[in-house]
Amino acid sequence: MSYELLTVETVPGYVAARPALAPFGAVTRVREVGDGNLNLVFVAEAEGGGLVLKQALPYVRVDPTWPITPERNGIEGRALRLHNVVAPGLVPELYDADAERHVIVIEDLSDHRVWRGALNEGLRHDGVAEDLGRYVAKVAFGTSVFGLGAKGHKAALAAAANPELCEITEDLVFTEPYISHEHNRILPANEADVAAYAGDPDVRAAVGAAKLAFMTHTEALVHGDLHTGSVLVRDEPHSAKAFDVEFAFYGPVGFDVGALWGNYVLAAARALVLGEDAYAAWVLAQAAETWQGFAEEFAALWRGRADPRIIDLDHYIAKVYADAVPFAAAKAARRVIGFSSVSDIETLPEELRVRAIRAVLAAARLLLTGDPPQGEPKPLFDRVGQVLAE
Ligand code: SR1
Ligand code: MG
Repeated sequence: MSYELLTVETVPGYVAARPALAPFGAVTRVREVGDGNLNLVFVAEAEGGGLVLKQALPYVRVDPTWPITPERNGIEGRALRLHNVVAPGLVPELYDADAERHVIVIEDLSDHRVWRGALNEGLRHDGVAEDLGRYVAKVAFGTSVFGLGAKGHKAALAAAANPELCEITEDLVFTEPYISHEHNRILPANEADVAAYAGDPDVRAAVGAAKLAFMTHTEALVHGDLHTGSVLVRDEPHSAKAFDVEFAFYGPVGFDVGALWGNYVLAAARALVLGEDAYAAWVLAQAAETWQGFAEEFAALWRGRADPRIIDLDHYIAKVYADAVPFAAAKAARRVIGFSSVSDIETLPEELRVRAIRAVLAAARLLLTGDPPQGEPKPLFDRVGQVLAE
């Protein structure tokens, strides 16, 4: 390895040697907290406040035989810096970026918790879903041709390429769940469900079209992995922040909306098999909250700033919505078939897990092949709730 990995013991010296971190003073305590698929993460308490250090490993943390570029850390730092400009307060602040050791240092948000865990416990953080819609809208506008102009958009696009992490998504979300692959983990009782879903020609055609959109619609510097485990929430005072932007790339805005929607489907499936019907309804209602936050914020940014001569706001919003529906399906289905399951499903007893997975695949099939109501998420996710409950 050509760079030194941080440890709990070396973090204080590392922080002391970084000029950008001088205002924080000496580090007094360090904890390693990384539990994601890819990185080392440390929380450092310093005299001047808390810091989070995120260092990219040159391989997948949960599978060291799988190499992955540590350059993703610099890509994340640059995306986070831009997201702080266009969506301040909705992402962690960036304090430092070290291209040699592949470390970014960000705001300590230890008074927040990961939203997925809160959803698994049946907690209602009202307003978070709408905040996330506003975050997607601010990024969608501010990093796109609408906010940057034609030449600015092209320059930003050229500077933000993230081919290796995009390839992971292309494989893990859009390909592997639909073929026989060693990454797939399928319970025997779900084999027929997966075969019926992944073998359906209409499902395959819709997922193929979504994959092509993911690969070619270079609209904005989207988050790229906006699942509920990439969101931090706090009640008092209310706060929601999207983090972990290492998958950021110039892609379709509907991919971020769909990622949230797909993860609401997973959370609702969990609630329903646990008999928590009212909570499942609340979770699915968050899809409309996210959409409302997105559509209102995007329209507000659009007014007076976008070129009105040819591009139509309603047409673009409808495009984002139409993209988000199949992306939601693909993002939910990959978590119950392929690499990287989620705790919503994994922490259920096996009998309930089988039912939840079957329900998620039925919902994904509806989203991909049904005739969903256009442009309005409430009736769509009401139908998703019915299908999940069948
Ligand atoms: C090898 S990376 C596996 C997954 O972790 C991230 O959270 C992304 O969702 C990626 O697909
Ligand atoms: Mg992540």
